[in-house]
Amino acid sequence: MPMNMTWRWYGAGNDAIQLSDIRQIPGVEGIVWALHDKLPGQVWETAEIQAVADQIRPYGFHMDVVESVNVSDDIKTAGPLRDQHIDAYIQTIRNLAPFGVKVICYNFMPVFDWTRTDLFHPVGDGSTALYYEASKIKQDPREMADYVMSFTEKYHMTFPGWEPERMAKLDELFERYRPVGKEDLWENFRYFLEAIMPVCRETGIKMAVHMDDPPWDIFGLPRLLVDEASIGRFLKMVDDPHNCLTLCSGSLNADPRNNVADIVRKYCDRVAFAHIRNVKHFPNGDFSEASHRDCDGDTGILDILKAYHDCGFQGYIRPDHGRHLWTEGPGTVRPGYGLYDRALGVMYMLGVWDALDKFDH
Ligand code: DNO
Repeated sequence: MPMNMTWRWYGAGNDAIQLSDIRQIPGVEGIVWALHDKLPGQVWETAEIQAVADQIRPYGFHMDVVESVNVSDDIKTAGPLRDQHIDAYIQTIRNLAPFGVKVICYNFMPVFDWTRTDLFHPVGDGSTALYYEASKIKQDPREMADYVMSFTEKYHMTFPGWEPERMAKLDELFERYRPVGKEDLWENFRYFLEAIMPVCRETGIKMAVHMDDPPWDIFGLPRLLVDEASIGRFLKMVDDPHNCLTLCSGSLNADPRNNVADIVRKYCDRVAFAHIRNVKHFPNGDFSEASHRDCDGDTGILDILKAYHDCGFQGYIRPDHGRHLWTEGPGTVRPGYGLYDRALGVMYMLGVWDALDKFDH
């Protein structure tokens, strides 16, 4: 059985891309979906899940992968609502299982999910891409948060992990994380995973943590899943086949010291979900996201795909962020999640995979 190609879709009325468009991209088997109006800590109700299933299934797609069921700040900081939110998470897992969900992608990053300073940075060929300007991240997080949130205001577009309700209380959030050092965060992570592993075993659902993006501490906030050693620590900490990875090539390789193909070879049996994204580095520590083609970035996309192929990877995979091409720009596209470059990414990955299947024995 080959890998299972998927596509992240934000839902009817929340994504300019239609399921009928996605259907025309060769090789896409499943939709990676979520209930995007849910706040961390809330239960995903069966009727709400059913409504999405009713949209996705008529197109013949599976809905095996959910990205994301977000983990609340109370769980991450061991706050007063931690156990209540864990109970809600467990109930959500139970509610997802009857729909055939196999993998939940989530993250354990403090305050911010992915962090970029420019969402539409010129690549040089007329397209734009997400960009990280290292010098901007040293200062006050408010500037960066306001910049990202301005897109929410202008275009009525919310980003997962950047809930306006949470961002409105940014100072308070930073206060809550202040006493939480790196080791405390590891401990809170372990507590969460140990609490939910029994329901994962019962339902067969794999929890697949996303790598921290970028993979280093930002604004004084600790980040955990940053390299091969920390991934090893994580897998050992809760050594259960349901405790898995969303191995995001672009997040990890934002630090050029991370050799993602080596990491794939080492932990392949625990990769439930592969995100393929290419990153181009600049000498001053800035980086830009790039097309999926190997030579357009520094991530080693060919080596990574070869590593998955050698390991007999049968998990779920998706093109991650793409550039914004042609008519795509602010207001018409979700940053990183346009139609065209991700579709090209699907074809590039399948092209490499088909060639490996055929010629690499
Ligand atoms: C970036 C995504 C991440 C991912 C979350 C999972 O575009 O890969 O934001 O969805 O970290 O919780």
